Amino acid sequence: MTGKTEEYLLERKGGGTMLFVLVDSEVSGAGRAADLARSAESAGAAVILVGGSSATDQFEMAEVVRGIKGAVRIPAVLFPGNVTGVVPGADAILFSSLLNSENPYYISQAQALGAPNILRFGLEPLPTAYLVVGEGTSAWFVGSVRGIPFDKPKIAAAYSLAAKFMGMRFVYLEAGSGAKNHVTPEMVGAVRKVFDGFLIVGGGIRDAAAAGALAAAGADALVVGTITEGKDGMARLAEIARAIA
Ligand code: 1GP
Repeated sequence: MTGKTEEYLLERKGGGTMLFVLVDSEVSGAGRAADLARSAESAGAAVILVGGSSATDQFEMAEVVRGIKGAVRIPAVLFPGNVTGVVPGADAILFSSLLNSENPYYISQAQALGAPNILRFGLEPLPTAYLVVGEGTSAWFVGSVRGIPFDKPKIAAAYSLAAKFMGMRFVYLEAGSGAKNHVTPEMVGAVRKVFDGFLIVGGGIRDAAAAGALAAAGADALVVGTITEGKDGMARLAEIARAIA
C-alpha cells in the first residue's frame, strides 16, 4: 500500500541522493517556514520535513504545514517526535518506531496513540525505523535512547536488517539535530549492504564534502536542518544539493 509520496520517492531513488530539509516549527513560525521551504525548493530540496523531537505545539505546527503547502510543490512530510507531531494538511508522515529506545512508549505506544489521527487526517504513513546514533542530542534525550556507537556500523546494520524483516520500508539513521558529528560513511555503507529500502541519513551534516561522502556510501536522502537557520544557509544548502545529485 504505497501512496503518492512514497511513489515519488521511489521514482527518484537511484537517480542521485535527495535532499530533505527539516523545518522546525518552533524555531520558524508559519511565515518564515513558508519562505524557508520556498528557498529550499529552489535550492534543490526534494522534500520538506516538518517536526523534530522538541516541537510540541500542534496548532503552530498545523499552521506551519499550511504555510508550506501553499508555498511549494514538493511534498511536506511530518517528522513527529511524539503524538503531538500528528497534524492535518501534510502529504505524508514518517511513521517511525524508535527501535533503539529503552522506553517502549517510543517503540510502539506513541504509534498506537497517533495512528487513529493519521487515518482521520488522511496522512500517508511511511513505515520507518528510526535509529539514533551517539548521544547528547535532543532526539537521544527525549527518546530515551541507547545510542548506537558511531564506530559500530555492524550494530546499525543489524537493526536495519531487523527493520527490513519487520516490513519497514524506510530506515532513518539519525545523529541528532545539531550533532557535533554526523553518522559515518562506513555506517551508511554497512546499512546499505543489508537494507535495500529507502535510507535516510541526518544530523550534523554541514557541508558539501560530508554530504558527498554520505551520498557515495549509499544514502537515498540526507536531512539538513540546522544550517538553513544560519545567514548563508540557502547557499550552503544549494552546494550540498549539487554535491549529492
Ligand atoms: C535532525 O537529522 C535532522 O533530526 C537534521 O539535523 O539539524 O543537524 O541538520 P541537523
